[in-house]
Amino acid sequence: MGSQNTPRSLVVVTNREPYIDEKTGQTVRRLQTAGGVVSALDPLLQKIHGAWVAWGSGSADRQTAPHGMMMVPPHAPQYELHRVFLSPEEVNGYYNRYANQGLWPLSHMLIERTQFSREAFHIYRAVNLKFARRVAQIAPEHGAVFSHDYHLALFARLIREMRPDLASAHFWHIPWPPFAIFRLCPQHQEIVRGLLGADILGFQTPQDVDNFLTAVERGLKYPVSREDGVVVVGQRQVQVRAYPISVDITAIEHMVATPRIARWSRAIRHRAQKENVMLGISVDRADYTKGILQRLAALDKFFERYPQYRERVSFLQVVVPTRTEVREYRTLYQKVTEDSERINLKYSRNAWRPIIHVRRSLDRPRLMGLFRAADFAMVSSLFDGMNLVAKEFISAQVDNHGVLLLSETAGAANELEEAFNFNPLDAGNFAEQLHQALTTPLAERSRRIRVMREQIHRHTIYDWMNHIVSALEAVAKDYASR
Ligand code: ADQ
Repeated sequence: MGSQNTPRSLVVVTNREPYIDEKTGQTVRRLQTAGGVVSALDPLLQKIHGAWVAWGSGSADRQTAPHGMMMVPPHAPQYELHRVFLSPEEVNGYYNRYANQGLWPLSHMLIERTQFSREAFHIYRAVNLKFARRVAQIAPEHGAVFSHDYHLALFARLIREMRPDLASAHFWHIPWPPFAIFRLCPQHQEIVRGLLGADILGFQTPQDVDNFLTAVERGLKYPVSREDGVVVVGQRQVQVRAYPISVDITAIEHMVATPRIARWSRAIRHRAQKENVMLGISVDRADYTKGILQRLAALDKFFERYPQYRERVSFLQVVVPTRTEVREYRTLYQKVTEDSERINLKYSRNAWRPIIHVRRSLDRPRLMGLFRAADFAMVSSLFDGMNLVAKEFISAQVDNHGVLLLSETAGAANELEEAFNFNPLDAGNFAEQLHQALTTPLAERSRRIRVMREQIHRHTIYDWMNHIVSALEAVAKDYASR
């Protein structure tokens, strides 16, 4: 931030809003939604007084912004938050069905979980149009728009039709699958055409870029230049690039160094040391892409194959239920609970339990404190665009003592090469890698953590944002000078 490329105006468009108002009884609470994208873009918008357009999904959102607009942040208003209100039918068709039961599983290559319907697509399109109309009304002339993710795949094209003066970037947070899989989406051409409405299209990894370019070539037969990452759409050129997302490592380091969190972290370590137990951790939304059941199967195998770890390793599994309107998500959460109980019944001895299951969202400082204290973390995604938990764990490991076990199919594995990798579907390999990680001498563990910490310092969430926003600003300037 603060470079000569800081934009003069910017409209950010996301499904999830940065500030949400929730009602409990008569009380309304305004919460800032946690997450890397919000924590990077919110300060930028505050500085340049931009605007954010998102679905107003909080139970008190209509009450606090009856006309759909309010100034945020609450105590020192700096920019406009525009809430798009959706009916229950719209939420169901756009969010639950087309996005979460269609594009989400397909992009993660889980074909059997994927369901598409024309009816849901029509609603999805209508909601994308609603977002575009709102942006068209509020964006200043020759401004820039930064839209996000699989909820808004048609947005960039729709806004271009309405406001060709606007420069736009779209970032796809999840994997882009190979064409053989993506073509199973009945609207695959419309989705790709929708995204190509942007001037800049960002993905997490070079593999995702490659897969997307193949979908353009094979699905639409548009000319593609792979060397420059450019797609030619009529008179326009679309830049398609990998911009791997990251975390605010400095903020995490400060967080875990505050006296309160440092104390909490030390207390956890002391307790584990007193009980002579190594502490492992995982933190996920209860989503089938995160490989939670596969990780439990691997832990079962680990305690079976290496009985010396019984009473010596405890695994803290933090899982927060998510998307509970979708049946498969509810069933998954139930199965996670059952499997954890089964493993605990099988191995528990005296006061020791192998799995400590925590079912809630932890506040961020404490979560980072846990990461600091833990001896190891396990990220077991089957597929994952990036996986920020992996980067957060490394960032919080300021004492450089822990190890990261990271699925080789998570986007983060491209960058975090010093992690212990495993195949999430191979419980035996997973268990072996855990054993290997835990027997690695401290000096080697520290070396690996340090290398990864340096890597994250070199590429933070602000670098991610600055790369995209400066590229966008260059396009906006070009549009304005025509
Ligand atoms: P997600 O699928 O949500 O994100 P991830 O990248 O791991 O996955 O981000 C989850 C965030 O929520 C992390 O910051 C984590 O700390 C937090 N979180 C999860 N469970 C929590 C809990 N129980 N308590 C507190 N905090 C919790 C999507 C893509 C990813 C991509 C991101 C960003 O699926 O691949 O990395 O967007 O682009």
